[in-house]
Amino acid sequence: MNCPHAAAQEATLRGGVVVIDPLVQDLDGETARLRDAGPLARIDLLGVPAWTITRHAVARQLLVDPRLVKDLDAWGLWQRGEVTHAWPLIGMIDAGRSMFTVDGSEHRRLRTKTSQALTPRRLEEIRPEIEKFTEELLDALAEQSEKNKGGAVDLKSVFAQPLPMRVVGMLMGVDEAEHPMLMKRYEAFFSMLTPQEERLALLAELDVFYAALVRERTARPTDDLTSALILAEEGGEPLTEEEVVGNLKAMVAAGHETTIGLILNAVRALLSHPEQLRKVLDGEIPWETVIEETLRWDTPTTHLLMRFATEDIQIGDDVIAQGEGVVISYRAIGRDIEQHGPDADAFDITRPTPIGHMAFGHGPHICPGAALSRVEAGIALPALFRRFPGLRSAIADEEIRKLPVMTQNDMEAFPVLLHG
Ligand code: STR
Repeated sequence: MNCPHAAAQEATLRGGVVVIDPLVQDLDGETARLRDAGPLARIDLLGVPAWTITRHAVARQLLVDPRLVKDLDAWGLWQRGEVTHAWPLIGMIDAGRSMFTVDGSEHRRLRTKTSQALTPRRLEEIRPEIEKFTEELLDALAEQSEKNKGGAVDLKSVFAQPLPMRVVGMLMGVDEAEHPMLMKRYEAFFSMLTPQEERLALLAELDVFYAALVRERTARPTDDLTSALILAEEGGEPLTEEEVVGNLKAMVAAGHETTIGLILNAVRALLSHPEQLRKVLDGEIPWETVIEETLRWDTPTTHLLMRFATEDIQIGDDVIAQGEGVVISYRAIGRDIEQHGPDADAFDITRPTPIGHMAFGHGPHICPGAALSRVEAGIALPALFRRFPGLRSAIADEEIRKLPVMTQNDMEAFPVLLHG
């Protein structure tokens, strides 16, 4: 397995192993194959073997199991040098010391301030700013459409992509002038078409950028979360520069990429299910339900990499051996028939609520930005349809292209017509 990802990849089932397609050519087919492969499935990630969890109940149990850890050094393939920085997905795991990569009491120390800054109550304070960003970007959509004489505009690049970046940028104190640079770099980071040397180079550039921001805030703190992360806890151990940088980049990457998917996938689901859109626009079904059903049915995170077994873990007839890697396949979990019923593959906002999905994870690492993403989508979606009630897709649903990204569920572009 010297150059494991060199072999041509296709979404296939090979000897009981589901090969995850880096080009995402058939996400629904792949999801079904994973589900059929059992609660614990063997997968191939660009030549690297791992287990994945495909069932809600098993994920609930394993995500609170202390025998599974985030520490890359616990991975046998990494210890033996069989996985190296040449593997295109290593950046999803080797992301620096932060709340994303550490467990136990150190994890609490790294995470507390961030989760406290993102409670629903604290988020009410920034709601007016999110509403303002939304209105500005709706203006930009209208302008773009006028320029095209009423023709198609890209809902992604003009609206769904810049909005989360502005929100997380405001929270963390990243200057607006840097947003295009960051969006471009993260797009290249996630894309499997980016050569690995380029991905490693851009990650190094991002580290330089974030370290400069942290030093700037250390010298002159403001009221942003980056400054709050730098300041010592009363009586507690302050975060190191590396830890602040790690948290900052995790927040920016997570806060922006996942929310793009949530907004776009919700709009897509509604436009391709007009009878359900009607019910929402008539006020019969709340926007919150649209958001929760989208999180389940077309979740922004396809697979989450990775945790490692510090001991053998028995799951049914299978054993995750010490040192093996475990992925959580949130897409398959959202389509779990045992959890969501035989119609799990249908988008249906009339299904009994609450929709018990797990799109934000579970246990100590549960998404600290969950409430923020719900607030963002809860503002963006109704505002979009209020401004453009005749909104429709400019292309057939099956022509919408997914990005060649293995871990996130995002589209290349979403051409729409603003006025029916
Ligand atoms: C991207 C690269 C980086 O510099 C830091 C991180 C840490 C947080 C990660 C992020 C990554 C990728 C997307 C993640 C995010 C946490 C939540 C988000 C995995 C590796 C999700 O997609 C759920």
